Amino acid sequence: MPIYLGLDCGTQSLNAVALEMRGEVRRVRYQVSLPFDETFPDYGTESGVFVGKDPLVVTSSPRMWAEALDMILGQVATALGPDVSKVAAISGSGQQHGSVFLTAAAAGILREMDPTRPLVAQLDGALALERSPVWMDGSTGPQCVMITSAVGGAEELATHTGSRAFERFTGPQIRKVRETEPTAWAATDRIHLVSSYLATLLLGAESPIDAGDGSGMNLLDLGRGTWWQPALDATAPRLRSRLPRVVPSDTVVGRLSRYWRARHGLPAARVVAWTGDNPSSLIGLGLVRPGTTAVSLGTSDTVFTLMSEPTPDPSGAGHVFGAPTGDFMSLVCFRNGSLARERVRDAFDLDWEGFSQALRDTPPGNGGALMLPWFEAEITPPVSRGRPRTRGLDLGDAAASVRACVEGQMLAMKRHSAWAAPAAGPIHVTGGAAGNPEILQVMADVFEVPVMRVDVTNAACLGAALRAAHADLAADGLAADWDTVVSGFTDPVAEVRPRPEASAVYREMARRHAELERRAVGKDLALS
Ligand code: XUL
Repeated sequence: MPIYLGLDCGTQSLNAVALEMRGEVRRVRYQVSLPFDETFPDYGTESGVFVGKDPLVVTSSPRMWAEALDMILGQVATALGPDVSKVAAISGSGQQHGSVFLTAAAAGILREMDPTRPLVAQLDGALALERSPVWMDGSTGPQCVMITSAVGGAEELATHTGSRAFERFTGPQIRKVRETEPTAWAATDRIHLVSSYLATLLLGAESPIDAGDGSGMNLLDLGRGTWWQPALDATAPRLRSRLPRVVPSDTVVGRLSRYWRARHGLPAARVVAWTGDNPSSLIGLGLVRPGTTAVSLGTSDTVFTLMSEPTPDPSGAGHVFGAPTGDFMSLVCFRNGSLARERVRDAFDLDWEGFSQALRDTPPGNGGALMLPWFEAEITPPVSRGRPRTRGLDLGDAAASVRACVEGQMLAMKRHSAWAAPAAGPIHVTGGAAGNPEILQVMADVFEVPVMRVDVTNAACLGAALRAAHADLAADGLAADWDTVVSGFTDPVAEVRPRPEASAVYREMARRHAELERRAVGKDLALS
């Protein structure tokens, strides 16, 4: 039975999962996670990153990622024992937007890697920049302004690349390196994403960038799946010659190099293009049909929808990325997710059961009380000052405050993701708060669709293994549809249905919520 390996290089850890699948048999054979701070203390990262003297500057170490890759593949090989020979294909995902700058010497170094020595010990001379900018970096405001104006405005940039300019996106980051690090820039021959860099290490030769992660760069023409020349020109001269080519996400980009075979006894497995962690999560959450939506209820809440067309968010807050299925996906992020739910819970000294009870004790619509739970500055809609706004809410009333927080979150989520899902299908929900059926009931009532809970530990990592399987089967001429590939791994474990009378209340409430939000955003803008 073939084994498919998925890796995920997140912000704080490198993760791996090995799946066994043939016909009805579909199981996780092994999984492991290497948290960067604890496993590699010598690098001195905190939560996987280095925060600069200027707190807007956030980087990480491409050497550490390489060392982690070497260690995790050793652990996977040991755990699988003789079955390691059954590994048929491997793919992965990386935190999006981060960039790795390689020298002209890198190609030769990677090709000649000595399997008796650790990978990381052989990277000297291959990295043009020792510290890679990552998605948490917010230091490229000036570069965003320059790029936006050079391409003819934010709308033009979003129409082609799927997003207006964002500080963390790779294009503005590249422009900043070119402007502020002349020595590193002069030494740069190739620029990779975290995803394509790790795939390159597996191949011992350059991996292309996949269209999914490539769309987090402000450089790719999403509709065409090729680099967009005006954005390249706005970012750096002759940038095209420094970028790998772009391929569809399901491309087999080569086979595991001799290094991995000799070092860890892995077979010459197919390497499938790596993608970004969000596109990969889409598959790991079972989102394989356009029109379906996934909501991840984490510290921040994130909404993804699988879309047939790359239509950008007219408000400019959301993103469109390529999806591994060859479609497109929207990503809308709400900073005040669990962060806000926990603030309300703690303000009234509740535990999660008390939080659920508060939702059970209060009616949909909350007697007209509203909250915009912006305890911290919000991303969607953009609000610079963290301060919850309320209307008609008794701030001493614990139960009403809990309901106002959750209803405020769901109403905002529905309104700000509607551009991507005009006719919403069922919602797959994951993350810590997905275990709370009362929260899911509010979601189902507000969105007026069934909400299904998917019980997946690391959706990006699982998605990577499933992508490896999908591409491997196709390469063998056994092409399987996505529904078949994900079945058994992403099946919902619970379903909550909308209640028509509650939905009617929320339709009316949505208008008042939108009005409160419009005023609050206006005031915030006037003050900033
Ligand atoms: C998406 C984003 C993050 C990273 C981190 O735009 O910046 O979700 O991918 O994992």
